[in-house]
Amino acid sequence: MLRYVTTNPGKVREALEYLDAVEQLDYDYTEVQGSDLGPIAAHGAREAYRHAGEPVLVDDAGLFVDGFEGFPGPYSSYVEETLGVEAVYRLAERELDEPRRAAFKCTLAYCDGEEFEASPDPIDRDDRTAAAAHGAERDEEETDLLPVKIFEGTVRGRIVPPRGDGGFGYDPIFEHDGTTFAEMDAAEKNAVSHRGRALAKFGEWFAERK
Ligand code: ITT
Ligand code: NA
Repeated sequence: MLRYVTTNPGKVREALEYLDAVEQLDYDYTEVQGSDLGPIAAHGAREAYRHAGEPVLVDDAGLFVDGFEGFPGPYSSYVEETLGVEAVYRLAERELDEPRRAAFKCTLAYCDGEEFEASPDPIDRDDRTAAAAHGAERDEEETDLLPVKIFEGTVRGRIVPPRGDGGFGYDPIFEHDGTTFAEMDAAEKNAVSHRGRALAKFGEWFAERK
């Protein structure tokens, strides 16, 4: 059974729309410091696999505000807990001119203890390049490091005053095509979101692997 490694039930709800045979593993892996989600997720996947002994998928995400050079980015979770989502909106409103562009990014990292076969599939090639950029392939040469496969998704939008009751985290202040993510249901959000895009890539690849 594939385990979706997260402490966040909102992520699980969205993942269940893509993956039927998946179960949440409520495991708080060590989040290494860095400016990129890839190494954080890759490190987390190895740690979670060693902990669970079953195939794991780690989901590391964040909100990257253009005018703040990507802040809060990999610190999104910490900033939500400390400042809060509304404060991020107020900061953007005070400091930045409209349209206050931002992106949500999601990095999924899969580990099942096995090697991955090379594939001519273009999606796969992109992910290999991404993995290499994140040091996942370099890490494989070190004997104690398990292979990890990376899938990424990004969606662009803008920071707006909070609207909507759905979703979680920064969804109320992130508007895409005139609608905030908190105004969408899980299926609508998945159809355009960072997580939906990453999950779609993963789902396609995982169906072949099984
Ligand atoms: P896990 O690490 O246990 O998975 P987390 O909520 O801490 O749970 P992250 O480390 O990926 O997740 O932190 C991402 C932060 O960005 C966190 O504050 C989330 O609420 C927020 N976030 C992630 N995905 C989001 C989404 O789709 N919509 C809104 N906010 C999101
Ligand atoms: Na986290």
